Amino acid sequence: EALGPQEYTALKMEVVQWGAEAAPEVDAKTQGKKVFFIAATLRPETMYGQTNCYVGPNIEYGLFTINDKDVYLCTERAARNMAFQGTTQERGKVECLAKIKGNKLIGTKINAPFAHHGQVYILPMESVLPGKGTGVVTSVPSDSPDDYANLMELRKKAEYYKIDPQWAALEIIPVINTPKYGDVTAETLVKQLKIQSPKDAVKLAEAKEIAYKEGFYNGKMLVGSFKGMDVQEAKNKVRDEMIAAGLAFPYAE
Ligand code: A2H
Repeated sequence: EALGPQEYTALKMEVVQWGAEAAPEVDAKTQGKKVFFIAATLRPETMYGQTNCYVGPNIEYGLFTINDKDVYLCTERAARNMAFQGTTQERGKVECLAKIKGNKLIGTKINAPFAHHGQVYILPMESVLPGKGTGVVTSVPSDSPDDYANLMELRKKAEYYKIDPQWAALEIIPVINTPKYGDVTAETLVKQLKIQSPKDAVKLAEAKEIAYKEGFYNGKMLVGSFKGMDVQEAKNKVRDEMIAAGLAFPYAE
């Protein structure tokens, strides 16, 4: 755990089509508005490789009015924090249009800013923590061992998790090369450490630590505006590009 405030990049992932269980609860209440899932990330430079986006199936989410046009979907805790960080039109004010449990959001199709796969689906991940970030985690299986292990689990047991296999079928995209682990660092590490499932918490923590350090200190960008550049240098440049394009904003806690 970090000691100071954690600086996230909050990614705006616009809803393209609500899943079958979400539509009856939220569609009418958000007519004429743009709704965005807000995903908090520490690795903005990896967003080219998004293949899906995770919510906690048992977490309660809210749809919060941000201004006249925009509605953000995240935990209430995160919406309150945002209201004091200049995100909302009126400081400190959040209006909740609807509440909805994570499992009902599964299968919703959203835009994935900067990603090779322009649109991705909402899928469940048990390890999403309600008290961290926004409770929405965009998935980059090439560079996040957690994301990779969970995606493999969903692919193996689609029926058990009640998902359409197509929602978890988007191809993994190489984003960063590391000298030790190649073009898909997380996938390589999960295989090397013989991680079998998202429940292998100890090994996953190890893989996460290695992937994070290796990517940050030795990684080079394989794609995007800063292709060929060291990750250390590209990270904030990609972040700035996303913010300038109106596709992300800073979020701290
Ligand atoms: B990261 P820290 Cl490619 N519950 O983004 C569980 N995990 C969460 C979360 C929550 N409520 N909110 C955010 N996260 C994830 C990308 C990424 C991330 C890559 C590699 C590593 C990585 C794509 N997923 O994180 O505990 C988000 O996933 C490894 C640390 O605040 C976010 O960045 O340090 C990161 O964990 C924040 O974790």
